[in-house]
Amino acid sequence: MRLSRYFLPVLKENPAEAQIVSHRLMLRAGMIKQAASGIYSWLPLGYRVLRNIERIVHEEQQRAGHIPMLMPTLQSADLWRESGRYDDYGEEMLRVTDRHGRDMLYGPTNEELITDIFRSHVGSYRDLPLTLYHIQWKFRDEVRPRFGVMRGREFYMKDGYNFDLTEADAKHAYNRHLVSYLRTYERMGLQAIPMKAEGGPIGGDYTHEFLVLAETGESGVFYDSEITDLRFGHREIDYDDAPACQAVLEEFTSRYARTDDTHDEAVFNERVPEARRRQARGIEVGQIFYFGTKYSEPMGATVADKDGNRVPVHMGSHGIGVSRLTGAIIEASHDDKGIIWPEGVTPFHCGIVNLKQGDTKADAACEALYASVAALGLEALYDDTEERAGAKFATQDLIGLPWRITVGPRGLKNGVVELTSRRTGESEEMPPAAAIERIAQVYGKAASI
Ligand code: P5A
Repeated sequence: MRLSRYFLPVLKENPAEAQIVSHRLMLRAGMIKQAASGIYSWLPLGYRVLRNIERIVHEEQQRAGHIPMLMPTLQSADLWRESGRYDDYGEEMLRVTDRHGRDMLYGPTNEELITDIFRSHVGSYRDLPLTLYHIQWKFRDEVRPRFGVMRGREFYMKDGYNFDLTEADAKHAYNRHLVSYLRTYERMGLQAIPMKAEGGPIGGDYTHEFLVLAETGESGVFYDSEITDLRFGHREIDYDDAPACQAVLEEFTSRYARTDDTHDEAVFNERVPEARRRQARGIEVGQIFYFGTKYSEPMGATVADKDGNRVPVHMGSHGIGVSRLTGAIIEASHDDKGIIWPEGVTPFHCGIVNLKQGDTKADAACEALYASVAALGLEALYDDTEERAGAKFATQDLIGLPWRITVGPRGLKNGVVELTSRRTGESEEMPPAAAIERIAQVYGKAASI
């Protein structure tokens, strides 16, 4: 993308309404614009990051064997009356009436809708296990929407639902989700720690929240510092192997880690040596639940078991805050100049800065680099504007592309450009082909020059 043809409305000033760094940087980098309280438009740069996060979520869900689909945002109130949640959900539910006087709602979650789909089409234990998921906008009329996309009213969520014959099978589905979530967050450059949590309006008391430690997080957390040494890493796992998934759950949840909802000071003090006790704040980027037959029983979602008896299925649901993750990643990865995108989600793979737009040699070198990046199957944001160098660098730092190639007439005389890492700030001079080779290496592509 050429910056001169892009839509990147960066702000010079700090917006007064933003209280936390991710909100401030998302506004300043031209990623989002508030449309109404807690409701945002995703401008082109923000939309790219949102799509990248979504892509990683899809890939990891499907790797775990979960099946993508799409349900609507508006739902009929009748289904929620069947489960009993129409009244229970309270003020957070946005209720709408259509022209025929029918009660509708903007879905805050989809347990009822998916259970209705399931009961209409599945009748035998032979069709199980089954996990369906979608990524769709949700609406919760939060009392205090704040911190930009972190606590929105309209937000983008991946929600998955497992259907199993037995509790043991459903617990395996739970464990499988835990493993796939660990992989998902790590691919986004995040460490998200599973912590014992509460079921709230979704239900069940078998649930973990995934928290990214950050001072600006809304949840208080208590944990054993050893837990921060754990990484899932690149290990291969067979998602059908129940003991293997169970072992990962145990590895990641055996140490004390709880949110303030479930924290127990006595247990904390007893189980964790004082030197390892930590109290901090965290951002909840996901939550997994096992709630058994909470929805299947009242809604009649049953299957015939091996003996032909109809039994309600065991279910769980599993959510990832896709739009919230954009903010969470920034909270975890920025400096005083701006955002520092992890390579997995960056909106462009690298920036190209032309220090002297209009200089024939500099222009030609930039064009060649731009084409080489594209030939790798990667995308560069080429700053081909007439701005002065300082302003170009400030924009690059603000929007946080992990790599920048700087091209100027002086370097070109010696046959070199400059490659700069946004994370370390280190710059190195090298021939253009070497810069391309490095970019290819970073993103796991083979350079053909
Ligand atoms: C699990 C999927 C559920 O709704 N039902 C379907 C279950 N869980 S949850 O914990 O309530 O939400 C899942 C994740 O969505 C994000 N989230 C939000 N993001 C932005 N703004 C909000 N107001 C908001 N509310 C929830 C969180 O990341 C949460 O973990």
